[in-house]
Amino acid sequence: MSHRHLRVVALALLTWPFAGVAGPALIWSDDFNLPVGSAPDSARWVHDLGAGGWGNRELQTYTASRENSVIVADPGALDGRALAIHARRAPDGGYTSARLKTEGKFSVTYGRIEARMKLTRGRGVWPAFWMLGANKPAVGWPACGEIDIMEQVGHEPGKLHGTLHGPGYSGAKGLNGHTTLLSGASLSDAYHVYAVDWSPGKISWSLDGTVYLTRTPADLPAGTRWVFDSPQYLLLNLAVGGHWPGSPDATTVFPQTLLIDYVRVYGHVAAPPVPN
Ligand SMILES: [Ca+2]
Repeated sequence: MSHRHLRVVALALLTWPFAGVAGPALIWSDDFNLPVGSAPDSARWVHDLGAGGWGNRELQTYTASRENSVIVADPGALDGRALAIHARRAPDGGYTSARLKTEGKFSVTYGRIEARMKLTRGRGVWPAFWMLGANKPAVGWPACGEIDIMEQVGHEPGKLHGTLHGPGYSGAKGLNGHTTLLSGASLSDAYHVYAVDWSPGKISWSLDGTVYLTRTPADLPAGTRWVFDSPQYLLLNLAVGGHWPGSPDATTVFPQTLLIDYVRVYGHVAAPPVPN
């Protein structure tokens, strides 16, 4: 190994939050490179289905149709294929879209969770890449904790939001931060890498490797607790309307598409036993 390589490895270890253990290792991923026209891999993803507003007065009905979630060819994807989530306006004036989750298939505690995605543009559309505590059925929301890695509301197409929700700091009281592309660029213009680095007592959000927000228990409102030390599962969705973005208007073009080139999770794996 050259000195240059040694230095790269040393830097990687210094920036990895689990001093003294081996890592980082890729522990879960989806490159969304099944044949064009395929459904999302059912070994990894489960569809959330239906309407009802999803707690935010959202307008869409989530389906498992290829109209709303499908592997597509995309020259902008590193491997030429991506998952497209299409939000469509239905003939009756309603909307259909898709929401995928790894609940029951995969969850993670601590690590780097990242996705390479191309977002949307238009009033009333709301893509998200986020996580929920796997203990949600037992303790409910927001006690389960929610880590929003990427949210965008389409009328602010260059603005990226990261948020933590927990008991006493949920909804509009979530711990939020944001960053904005320069020069009026839109997050729909090109792929970017959206990530959190999650370690005990610290979560940092980054866009293309540049951290724009860090939260620790010291940021919590008085009397509330940090609920980010247990497994969370992943979600990807494209909502239409709702409390935050408001409804689409006459300027909003449909279909709107969220493209996901990959999702990758780097976690800690135990160091191999030392040989005698
Ligand atoms: Ca891909």
